[in-house]
Amino acid sequence: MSQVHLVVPCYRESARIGTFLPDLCALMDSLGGITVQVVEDGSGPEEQAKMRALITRWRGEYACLQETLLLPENLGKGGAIYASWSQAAESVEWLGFVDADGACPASEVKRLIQMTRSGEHGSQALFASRVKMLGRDVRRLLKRHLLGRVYATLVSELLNIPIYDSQCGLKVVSKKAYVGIADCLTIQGFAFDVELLVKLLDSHCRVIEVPIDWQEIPGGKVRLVHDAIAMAKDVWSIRQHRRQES
Ligand SMILES: Nc1nc2c(ncn2[C@@H]2O[C@H](COP(=O)(O)OP(=O)(O)O)[C@@H](O)[C@H]2O)c(=O)[nH]1
Ligand SMILES: [Mg+2]
Repeated sequence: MSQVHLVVPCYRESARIGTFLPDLCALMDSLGGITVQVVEDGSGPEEQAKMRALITRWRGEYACLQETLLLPENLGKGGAIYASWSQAAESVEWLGFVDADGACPASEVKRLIQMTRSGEHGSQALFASRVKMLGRDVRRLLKRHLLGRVYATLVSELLNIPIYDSQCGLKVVSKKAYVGIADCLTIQGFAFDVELLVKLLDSHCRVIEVPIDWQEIPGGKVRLVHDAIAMAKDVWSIRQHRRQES
């Protein structure tokens, strides 16, 4: 059974994490061979103390839950995830992350991990994808859905990659593939997954999207206009770098 290291990036999440993390850890313990680590970067001493207290309590109940990685400075979602991935134990074969709010339910995390373990997909990365389609249950606010579709289409067209949803908060990547590109990853903010995707594909890794069930949870940290502009700039710079390299 392959070992999986799963990161839960957290920025001021002590109020939201209580409904999701225990569910996640209980399921991951039942699967076995999984470590879960919360990475908390620069949320301030009060918030970090709250998070530390919660995690200490849950660590007594769930074997998979590791000590929280507390970073003094805010790195951004991508930076926080990479900080933990790069410290994963030697035995780990798959690295993953899932958002702290439970928008991707723990059962979908389990399904993705089981897919990585079955190996049937023959890929080095599985990206969850919010596809509104028959047979799946995807509930998003209309404005977020629309903005998300515009952004995803921009990513796909500008980078010439047939991706439907680059931003979903659940992804699993083979550690070998990650280690091969880690030095080239420069984006630490919300567009980090786009760069991750590009570098994986450009190093000839196979990446597949897996449609999942997903439900908008109130209290998200992404600022629709401000962060969307920053992310669009990042996508443009990824495109320019890629052109210079080819
Ligand atoms: N560690 C860390 N996590 C972050 C940062 N920004 C966002 N996150 C986490 O990234 C995940 C997705 O953010 P969320 O607010 O749910 O995004 P939204 O639902 O798209 O608005 C959550 O688990 C956040 O706590 C950050 O700067 N550092
Ligand atoms: Mg969210």
